[in-house]
Amino acid sequence: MKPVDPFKTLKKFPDGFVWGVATSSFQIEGAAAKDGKGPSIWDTFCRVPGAIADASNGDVACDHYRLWESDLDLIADLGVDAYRFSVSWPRVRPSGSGAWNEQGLDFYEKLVDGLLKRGIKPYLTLNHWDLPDALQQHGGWAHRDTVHRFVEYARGMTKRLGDRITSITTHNEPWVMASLGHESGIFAPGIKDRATAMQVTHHLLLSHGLALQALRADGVRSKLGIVLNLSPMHPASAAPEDIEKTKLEDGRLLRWYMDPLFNGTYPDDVLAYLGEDAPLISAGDMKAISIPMDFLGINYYSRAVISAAGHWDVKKSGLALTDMGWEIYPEGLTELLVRMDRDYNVPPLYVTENGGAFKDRFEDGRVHDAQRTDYIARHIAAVAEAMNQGVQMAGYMVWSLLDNFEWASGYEKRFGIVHVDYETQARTLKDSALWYRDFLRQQKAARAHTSASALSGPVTESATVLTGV
Ligand code: IFM
Repeated sequence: MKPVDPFKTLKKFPDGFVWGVATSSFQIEGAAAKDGKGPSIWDTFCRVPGAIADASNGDVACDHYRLWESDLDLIADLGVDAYRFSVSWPRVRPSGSGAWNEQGLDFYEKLVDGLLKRGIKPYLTLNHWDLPDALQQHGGWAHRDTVHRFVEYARGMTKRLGDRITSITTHNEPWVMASLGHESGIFAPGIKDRATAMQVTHHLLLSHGLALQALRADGVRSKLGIVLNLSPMHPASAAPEDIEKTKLEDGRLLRWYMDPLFNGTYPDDVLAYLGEDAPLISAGDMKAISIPMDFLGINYYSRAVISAAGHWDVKKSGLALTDMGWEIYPEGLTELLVRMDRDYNVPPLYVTENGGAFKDRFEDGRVHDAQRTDYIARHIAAVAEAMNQGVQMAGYMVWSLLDNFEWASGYEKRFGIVHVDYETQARTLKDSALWYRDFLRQQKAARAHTSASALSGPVTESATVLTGV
């Protein structure tokens, strides 16, 4: 794989390429019990002693439920095309079934209208992990009934908002919900059982497929898809056991989701490895799961290095690390996108999340987060490189708009391009946000230049528009 030089390979991206920023409900909204919202599994999990590094919770978070209007102004000021956000299921249907909560629905209706008023496309995610706790009491995602509750939820939301939403993602990162939530148990709901985790993966995928089927039957016109967290897997050495283990881990993270979604089968090697822990599958499930999608979202942060001996010490590679301890490896994004395109019959791809946690310093009203800017610029260049190699990309979204509740890490890790002072809730654009805004302005100027010259003659090779950090 060629090394990526962000300042040489970045060209004008095509017209229609969608630039965005992303957040999720539990991580920013707060108002955990306000206006009729029910508890989610994350509200409950945060109360488990030792579950969250700084013993925090999502009760207030970024107070976005109250500050949504000024947050939308901030998003508009960045000049993005799209805002990717998620709906809190227990805010709109507190028990996950039964009565809907009008105040919760109103909130998202105002949010969507506020985006449209500002010329920003709403990219809505239905499930970014905050399952109603009431459903967990009945088995949660491990129970097949939850699949049907999710389909009802999807239909209810689109009935209310469907005609105004550009794009609907069913689930964000099913691997995280299944594996971290039900196998290692470090995320909500904190279950540690592999067979349960595998059943959860199947129910998440099935609910995705059945929801798409139902929304299409309802005539919903939004683009429909799912978002996966994926990483290329590299063996720690050329030893056959490292290579073998890498193939299996690739199966567990990537092929376990991509194969059923695109081929209607789970990978044989992973099924054999799981043995009795493999999920129960009913007739018709795989056909439902592999219903064609309008887009696929990929969340990319780093690669994974796999050693048969067990845990790989990331410091060994000598690459710079983010504050999460993840290697900074933009080439992995190009590698991943090219592979998706080569191995599967994928619809247009989005990078729906990409960004880095760094130890930011707030000084004299500024945050000089050069590492984050560099991270984002290099990953955008990696997307450009994938496009140069023929991959059809639809957009790129920075994770995250705001510093926010980083799950089991609490508020200790900051991913935002906008700094949040959790005492005062003041927002400050970090240097990375200013850079992203400038970059988007340059992209728009280049688009305008291209369409003006298209009127008078052939479009020339697009200009390199990214200037140095
Ligand atoms: O904060 C998370 C997000 O909720 C899902 N994708 C990864 C991000 C960073 O860990």
